Amino acid sequence: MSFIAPAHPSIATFRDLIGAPHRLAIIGHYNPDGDAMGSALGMGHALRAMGRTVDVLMPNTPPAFLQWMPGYPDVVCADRSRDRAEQLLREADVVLCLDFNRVDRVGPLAEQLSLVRCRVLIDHHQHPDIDVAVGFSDTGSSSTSQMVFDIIDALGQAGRIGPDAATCLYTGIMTDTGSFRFPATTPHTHRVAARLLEMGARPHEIHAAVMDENTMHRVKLLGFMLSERLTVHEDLGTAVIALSRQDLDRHHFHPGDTEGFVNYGLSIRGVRLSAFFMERGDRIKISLRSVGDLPVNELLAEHFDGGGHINAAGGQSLTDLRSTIDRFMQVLPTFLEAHPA
Ligand SMILES: [Mn+2]
Repeated sequence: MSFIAPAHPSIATFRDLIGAPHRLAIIGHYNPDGDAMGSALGMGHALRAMGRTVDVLMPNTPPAFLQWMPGYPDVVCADRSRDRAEQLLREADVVLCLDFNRVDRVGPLAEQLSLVRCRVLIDHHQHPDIDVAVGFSDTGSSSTSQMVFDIIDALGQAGRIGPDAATCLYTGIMTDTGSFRFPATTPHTHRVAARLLEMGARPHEIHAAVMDENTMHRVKLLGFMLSERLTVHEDLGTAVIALSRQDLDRHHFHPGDTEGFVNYGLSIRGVRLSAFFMERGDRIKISLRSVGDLPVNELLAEHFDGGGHINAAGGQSLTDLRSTIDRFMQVLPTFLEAHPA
């Protein structure tokens, strides 16, 4: 059981912070996902319903499948409005940091965020490493969006969550739980989801907006990946997927197109680790997914400048695709032996 009760020591401090006439800003992480967007926008809607003025900003633009979310048109994305984003951080008295726990996760805004007087952390990732005035860190929570609901509820303000906030928070929970199937999905997660439905979230519309708005190019890239770029190492229980720059160009790649691709590896019988490699800019982006007690965040932290959750983590490499995969295959057996199934 994991939730933030009204007696949580940070609730009173947080209530005082948002009760005072401070300028508030909310920021999510670089390459915002459904939970970063959902928690930031959901908190934004709720705070506005409490009579507060608040700006929501992101280090860069979210993928198209999240741009339908209520409140998105007002989000300040630093890749398009860098000066405005920095100005909002400079002028804010309190900045809520949602769905990340290290200043460098906001990329180009890291320096400005480090200068902010008062930061509030609301996050569910492991190993927080950020100076904050108020911190809510709950690695047992399915999502930051679920934590935002819990915090608003603990403040006695759940009545302020209208259809827009409910829609955003539901989106964050749904995407971070893989549609309510990852292990962090608890009875409490479903209770929160049920209350969000009562508050106006419409699951069928949210699922359709997130899942059923693919471009034809993305679906064809998925087909190509599955038939041509997926290798299963049965002896290691590992699936490896690799997409080169040429592969992506050929399929008119847009950011967000490969979201969720890594999970297809895990759907294969006998696979307990799925690895996804993609050539992006001057580096190789790495996503790992696992089942059971296989801490892929540790593997990435040790070898590939990364981290995340036990079963879902990201990293990178500055060499080419071939050598990155070679290196991964080199360190893999030792890692698997240290964590037998
Ligand atoms: Mn999250």
